[in-house]
Amino acid sequence: MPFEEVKKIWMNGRMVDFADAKIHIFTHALHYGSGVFEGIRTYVTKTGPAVFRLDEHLRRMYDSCKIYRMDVPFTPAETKQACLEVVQANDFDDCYLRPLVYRGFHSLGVNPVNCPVDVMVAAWRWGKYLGAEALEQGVDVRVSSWNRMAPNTFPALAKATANYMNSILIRQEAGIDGYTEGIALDVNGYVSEGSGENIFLVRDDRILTPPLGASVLAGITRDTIVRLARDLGYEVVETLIPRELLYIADEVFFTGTAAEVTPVRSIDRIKVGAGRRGPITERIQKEYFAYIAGEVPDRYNWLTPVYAGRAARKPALVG
Ligand code: PPE
Repeated sequence: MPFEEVKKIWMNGRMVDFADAKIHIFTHALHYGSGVFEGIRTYVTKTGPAVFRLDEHLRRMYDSCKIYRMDVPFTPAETKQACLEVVQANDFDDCYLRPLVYRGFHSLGVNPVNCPVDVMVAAWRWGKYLGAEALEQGVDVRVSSWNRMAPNTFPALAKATANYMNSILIRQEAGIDGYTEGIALDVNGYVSEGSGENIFLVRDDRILTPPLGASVLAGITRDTIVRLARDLGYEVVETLIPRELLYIADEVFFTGTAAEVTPVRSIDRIKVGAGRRGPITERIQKEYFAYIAGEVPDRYNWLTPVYAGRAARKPALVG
């Protein structure tokens, strides 16, 4: 599906129209992948739209910048405000937010030090990442022939645009071979993650997920699920996962901002458990959806209202 036009995009402190949200072809990030970004969801709650774990996403973005020695010309508070204003300016309730920090236009050549650090925040409506049926039916996936990057090549904890060339290899290969998604192993052969999701396994009522050292992104949803699952009384263990454990797991599911909690029903054409969403996955999914919809008390302060203090009514569009 082609991109559906949105009204406003925030670029370096200014709200610009969709048609004017352009950059120069010599932008450093376009040539060398020198950008970092976030993906954040805004959900409809009873008290108005709220951004899920906005502070944690922005913290990760500033961490990514630190790893790549990028000095962001806006404070986290300013970027946070920009995120809220983009949702407001587009009159969105339920949407996906995409802040991006990138090396801009000055000169080409690998060394980016003279290139400005530019910031933009966009929002759009994004439906179900792995298909509408996926949340209930589960998805069919393969183990990718591509590995996740080695730890001393691309830092996995930085959500850098360049990392997504690896994700593209994984995702494209899966699609061409008739799978919805791929699971990448790390360079040591242990389970790492999907092209855009963290992964969890259930075996004998214990929930397992690869540790940060297995070249995974420190997913915000991953952290959310670890906490919610523990609150439900499940044992959650971060541990190295050999590939074959995928095939004999009772349940497997993906987590991510875009993918939310998506069950995996087969891996390499081998049924996972009964070949459909398992009971623990379903329970955790329910808990997650109840939390993001504000149907349970926000005990961790994870929801930031888009219209603080004016929850019941959307203000008129300004500018
Ligand atoms: N691993 C990868 C490689 C990844 O890209 C994501 C998010 C995750 C794990 C889960 O992280 P979190 O969203 O913090 O729980 N992928 C984002 C981008 C997807 C895209 O296609 O673009 C997302 O889910 O927003």
